[in-house]
Amino acid sequence: MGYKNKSSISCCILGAGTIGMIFAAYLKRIGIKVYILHHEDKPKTVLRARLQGSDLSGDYSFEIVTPEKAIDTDFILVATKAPDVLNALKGVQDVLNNGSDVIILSNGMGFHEKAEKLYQSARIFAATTTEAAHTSESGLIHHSASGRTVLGAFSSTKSPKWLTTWLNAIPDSSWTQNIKIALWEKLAINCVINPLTATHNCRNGDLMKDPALKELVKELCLEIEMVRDAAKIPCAGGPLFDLVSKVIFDTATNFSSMLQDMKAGRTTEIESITGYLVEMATVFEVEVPANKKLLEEIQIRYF
Ligand code: KPL
Repeated sequence: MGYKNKSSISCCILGAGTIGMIFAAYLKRIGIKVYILHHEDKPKTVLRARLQGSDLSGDYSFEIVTPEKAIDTDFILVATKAPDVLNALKGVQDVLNNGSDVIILSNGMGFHEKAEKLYQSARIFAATTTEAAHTSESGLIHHSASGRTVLGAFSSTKSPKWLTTWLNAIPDSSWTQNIKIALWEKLAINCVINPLTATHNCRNGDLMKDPALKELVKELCLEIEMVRDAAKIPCAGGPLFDLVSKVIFDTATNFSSMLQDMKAGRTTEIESITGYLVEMATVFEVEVPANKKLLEEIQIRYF
C-alpha cells in the first residue's frame, strides 16, 4: 500500500462503531499506535475488524485498553453516537482532568461546549466528516464512501502537535481556524435530511422526488439559515437549499443514519441535531415551526 510505519504518535478511540473503526484503520495504516478505549477491564484484549469496499479493505486488530493507558497517548478520538458523547467522556474523566487532547467526531452540536465546561484541563477539538460506512449483518464494515474531514480546535485556534500526522493519515482532510462553520454546515444538512427521511421512512433521494417533501426541504432550509445568521455563523457557500440538494443527490440511495437508528430501535441523535437548532432558535428568538414540528414528531414517536 505504500504506507510506512514511521509515526511515533499514539491515540485511543472511544466509540468503536463503524466510523470509529474507519478512522482507526486510517490512523493505523500510517503507523500510528491505535488503542480502543474501554471503561472496564474487558475479557477480550483485542478487537478485530474486517473492512471492505475501499482501499482500506482488510483485517485489522486493535488492543483494547482501560482509561489509564490513554494518559500516555497523544489524543483521544470520540466517535460515539451523539447521545453517548458526554457519558463516554465521563468514563475517562481522570484522564481528561490530567490534561489531554480530545477530538469529538460525533454528529450534532451542543456537547462540545458542555465537554469544555466539564473538563477545563482538556483541549477539545471537533471534527466533522462525510465518510460513510455501515456494518453488514455478518459484522463486516462496509466503507461505502470516502469523504472529506475537517478538524479544528473548539475554542482556541492553536493547532495540535499531532496535526501533520492526522492530515497525513486521513485522506481529504483539512485544518480550519473556525470549526463552528463546518459543524453548522453538517448540522444544517442533518437537520433537513435525517428527521425528514426518518418520519417518511424513505431514502435520501426521495426527498427531492416528492413535490410536497421538496417544499418541506426548502422551508426547513430557510428556518435554519435564519438561526445560523442570528448566531452570526459565517456561511461559506450559497443558499443552504443548494447545498442540501447536492447532498441529497450525492447520497440518493442512502438510508440516513437517523432512519437506520430508528429501525434498529436505537436512540436517535435528534436532540443534538434538531434539538440543538431549536434551542439556538429560542436563544436568538427566531421562529422555526417546521423544525419544531419534526423534533416533536420524532420525540413522540421514536425517542
Ligand atoms: O450524514 C448523513 C446521515 O445520514 O447522518 C447524511 C449526510 C444525511 C447522509 O445520509
